[in-house]
Amino acid sequence: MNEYIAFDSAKALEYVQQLGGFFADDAVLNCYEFGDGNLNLVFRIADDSNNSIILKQALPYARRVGESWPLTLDRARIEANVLLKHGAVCEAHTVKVLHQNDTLAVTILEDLGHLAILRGELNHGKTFPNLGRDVATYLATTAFYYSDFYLTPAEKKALVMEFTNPELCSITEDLFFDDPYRPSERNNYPKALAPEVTKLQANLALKLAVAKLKATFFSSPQALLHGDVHSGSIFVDVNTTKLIDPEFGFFGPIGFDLGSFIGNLLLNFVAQNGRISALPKRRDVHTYLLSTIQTTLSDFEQQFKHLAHTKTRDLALQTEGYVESFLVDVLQDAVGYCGTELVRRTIGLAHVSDIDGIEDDNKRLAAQVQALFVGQQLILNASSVKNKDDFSQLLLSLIQ
Ligand code: SR1
Ligand code: MG
Repeated sequence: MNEYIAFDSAKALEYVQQLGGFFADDAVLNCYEFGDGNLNLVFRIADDSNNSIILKQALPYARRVGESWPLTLDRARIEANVLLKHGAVCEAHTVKVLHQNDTLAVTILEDLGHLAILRGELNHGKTFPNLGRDVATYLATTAFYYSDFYLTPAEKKALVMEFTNPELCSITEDLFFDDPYRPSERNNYPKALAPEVTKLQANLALKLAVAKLKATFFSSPQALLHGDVHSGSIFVDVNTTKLIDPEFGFFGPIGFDLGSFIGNLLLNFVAQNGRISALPKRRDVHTYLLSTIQTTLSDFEQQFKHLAHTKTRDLALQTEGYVESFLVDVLQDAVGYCGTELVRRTIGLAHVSDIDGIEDDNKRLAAQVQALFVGQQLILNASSVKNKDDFSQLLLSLIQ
């Protein structure tokens, strides 16, 4: 197959059989498509002893929207190559790539079906003690090794070219920084939220802060990001945390990935008011989410600093105090991007099931109002956050 064709289950199976090497020659294989994401086809192929692999194929358009939203197939190359790069420095928390074909936009991945998607688990009030530490390890390690601290300038520039990802970045640029802050056909919110949205869209200070975040997203190639670290991009169980789906990867501001992850924990936090009615259980889940946010920030800082102090190759960036000052900027960016994630997931195109899945209309609306409030305040106050304790205090003042 030298030209692109979109697979159905039979073609996906035939492709894997022709490749060989994944299953015994005489294995009886079964293949079905089960993708429910916004963009791609996802097939599971298994033999009758339950050996299995995942075949992911990009479509030339966004699956959720249809052919009216064309989308580059190159995102499959980007995704597979980000996984290979991130896996090379953080194997424990990166899904394994077993095969890639850029012409067919196909990637074959290890099957993580023994784990569960974080978002669904959090929605059921489940908690994962290693989550904050593991995500911090993934973010700090991948950010450090693919930044100017570690790469030579020539390596870095070559990688920036390899991971230029204009079409997918443009989706983020529109959905995070434009649509929610002005009337847009893509926005999606209930009528009852319209007064809040009108106020938000008239808030010039907010729009100025968002413009700064967008400018930083455009022009801060600090490190090779995952680009879409939400709770649907993370597989978990009690012992394991694995990141998947970095098709939005590019060289961008480190705080974007960190802020997106924390934003998703906060979306779940506000959603739990409408999900768990028993107060003690709700308190436990809230406490867990806040402590996971704190652990993520402190472990990220500690691990990035440790790598910077022991492995920085650039002479100027070794200067005493530089990494500390760099990390304050990363934290402030993260707080701002976290706010934009809360806002865009509440009134923009792509929502989260944490909030949308709340059955009671009034409780869902209350969660939406809270997400919008917390999101806006984080964006507005990000520049006053100088350390993770400032962030904790700010957050507590907003959610109590
Ligand atoms: C049309 S894509 C919408 C969203 O889904 C992806 O996972 C990204 O978060 C994107 O913003
Ligand atoms: Mg995705």
